[in-house]
Amino acid sequence: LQLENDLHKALAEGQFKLHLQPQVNAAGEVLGAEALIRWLSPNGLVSPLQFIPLAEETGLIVPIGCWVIEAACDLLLEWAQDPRMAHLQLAVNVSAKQFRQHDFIEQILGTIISKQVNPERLKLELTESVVLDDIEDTINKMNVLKEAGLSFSMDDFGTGYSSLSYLAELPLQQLKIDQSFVRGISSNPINAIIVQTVIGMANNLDIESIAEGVETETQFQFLKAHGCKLFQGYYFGRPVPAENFQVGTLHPI
Ligand code: G
Ligand code: G
Ligand code: MN
Ligand code: NA
Repeated sequence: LQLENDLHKALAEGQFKLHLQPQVNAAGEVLGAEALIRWLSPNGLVSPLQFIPLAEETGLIVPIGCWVIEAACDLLLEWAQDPRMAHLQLAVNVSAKQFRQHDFIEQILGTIISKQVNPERLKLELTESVVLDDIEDTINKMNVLKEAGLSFSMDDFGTGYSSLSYLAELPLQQLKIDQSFVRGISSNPINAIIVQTVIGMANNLDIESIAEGVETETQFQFLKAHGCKLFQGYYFGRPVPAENFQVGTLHPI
């Protein structure tokens, strides 16, 4: 309960912050970032792993999610003024409770329109559990937002109860290979085969493949050799405060 009160206070007092982790292409060029929320509490930096689950349980994830969308749009507005940043895409994580709100679409489009953000710069990351929670509603909402110019990434792909059949039905632009598979590339032959197969499937479906949790040169080379298009992980950069986010080419080859 203390934590719940603290989270209310954090929202009211502006203690949340976005950190950004770069997403690069095979040449190491930064093409975008994933926004990851951080809580600068009076006792220090708190990881989302420590408060997102409670926020989900209590429903606080809804106003927190609204804050994330607004903060992401504010960043995109800043970037639009800077020729070095104007082309970047920003991905935000959306939780199930947030996505299922009856006014989710109005909230996002309202923010985008009132701030005059280019919707093509904003990507929404959904997990398999969000999608499968109500597949009809998911497809309807995704279609409306896609029409408006937003794009979607399937986060943590392969870790949930995924059914390959829905991949064909969802208006997805990107598939994010979960870091657990990436981690096992060198040590576990089955993981390597899964990663190869998922990249191939995404490419054949014309869905952009992105690997997360890329930590080593070996992982990067393997993924690149098998046709993965984008890369995210400590090898290229850790999540950093938005004001420290760097563009350009990371680990050039
Ligand atoms: O670095 P990392 O600790 O940021 O994130 C931990 C977990 O918290 C990840 O599963 C990530 O998806 C989730 N997360 C980070 N930021 C957000 C956010 O803005 N909204 C939601 N719903 N989850 C987030
Ligand atoms: O669940 P989601 O994929 O949205 O969250 C991404 C999480 O992965 C965040 O907690 C982020 O800090 C973390 N992360 C990003 N890159 C790496 C990496 O290379 N290694 C590890 N161990 N974690 C990473
Ligand atoms: Mn994510
Ligand atoms: Na993920």
